Amino acid sequence: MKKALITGVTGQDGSYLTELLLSKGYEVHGIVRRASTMNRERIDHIHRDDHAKGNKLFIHYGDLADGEQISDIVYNVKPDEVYHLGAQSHVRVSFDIAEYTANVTGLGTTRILEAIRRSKKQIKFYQASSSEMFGSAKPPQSESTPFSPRSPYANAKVYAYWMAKNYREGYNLFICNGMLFNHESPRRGENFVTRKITMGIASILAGKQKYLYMGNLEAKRDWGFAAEYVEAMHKMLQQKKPDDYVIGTGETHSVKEFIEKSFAYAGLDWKKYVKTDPRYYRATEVDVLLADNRKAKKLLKWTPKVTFSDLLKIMVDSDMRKAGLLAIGEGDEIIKKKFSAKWWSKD
Ligand code: NAP
Ligand code: G4F
Repeated sequence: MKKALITGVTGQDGSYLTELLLSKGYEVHGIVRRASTMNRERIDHIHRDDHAKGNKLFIHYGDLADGEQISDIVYNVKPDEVYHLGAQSHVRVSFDIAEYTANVTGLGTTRILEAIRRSKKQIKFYQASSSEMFGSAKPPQSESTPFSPRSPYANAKVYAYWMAKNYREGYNLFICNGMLFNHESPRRGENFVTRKITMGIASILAGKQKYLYMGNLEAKRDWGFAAEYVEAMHKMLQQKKPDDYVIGTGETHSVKEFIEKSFAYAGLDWKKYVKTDPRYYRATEVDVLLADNRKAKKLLKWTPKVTFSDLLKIMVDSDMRKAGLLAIGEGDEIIKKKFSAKWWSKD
């Protein structure tokens, strides 16, 4: 039985990856940071109790700012694979808490890489790199596009990317950088743009909110479905050689388009409800992200199935259901049709 350690197990990707690895027979260990509330909503349906019969998901308290504890967990768990997903992952917020972001998102990677190097074990490592690293680079962006970061978050990720590469070359470790473009789902954090829109729609329909206040509507992103992206992470660590891969759909759409189409799917005219508020603008914006995903298609045999319009339907349906409304249902049909062997639950 393979053993995996996941940092950021309570996040969007961590929760899907946990379900994927459990479905493949792994024993999974996850690092959770202590909070005054139980911050485990996304994994509650998988994990109730370490002692439960047949349980294969084990939780460890740790923080990416605390290298000693991270080392201790790596030493005691002795994983075959580490998926390093933990991060302060919000770009807009990184302008407010730049130093903290550098510490957790940047140095956090060094702390875990050091723990692996010192363990002297052959532990495969996945670094959650980001398309934000490309920043203002001309689209489409591929593995050979030079980075041009535009936020404290992106700078921290660029640092972590190079540390991962340096440890691969310097210590002959099996390390992969997955440069993932934006990926979303019903489990997406509530203050990222797609989820903010789909939750806003449900809230407007439920009569709880009149307007939706947004930032820059012109920015374009390459949006895919998170469940498919964690499959790519796993594939990277199963290759013969470690390498870096761009993961995205190869299509780009504006925030305005996401709003227009999501509101229309829910039967609403977005112009009546959407207003802008400069508080959501960034000091420096990333205008267009668009993945050149040819390498992943060819070498990982990874091709995304969920399209832009599928994604927004899946998310609107889920948020309508969560708001106690009847889902329109096309999103549910898309999941049924496209994923005959569905390995995740709950959404
Ligand atoms: P997410 O939902 O924000 O999850 C981040 C995870 O990191 C959460 O489990 C969070 O714990 C944990 N975390 C934050 N600070 C921590 C700390 N100091 N110590 C330990 N754990 C900490 O992010 P995601 O969307 O799943 O993304 C996963 C990773 O991929 C992140 O590194 C992100 O930067 C990167 N990425 C994401 C995308 C995307 O479009 N989603 C694209 C490219 C790269 P709490 O639950 O306690 O907050
Ligand atoms: O959803 P977002 O906050 O995601 P962003 O900044 O692209 O970052 C996400 O994707 C990265 C991969 O490229 C990850 F590395 C990162 O961890 C995160 O998951 O914003 C998307 C776009 C931006 O251009 C933003 O300016 O939407 C624009 N936007 C417009 N109004 C808004 C809003 N973003 C947010 N969060 N909230 C708004 O009201």
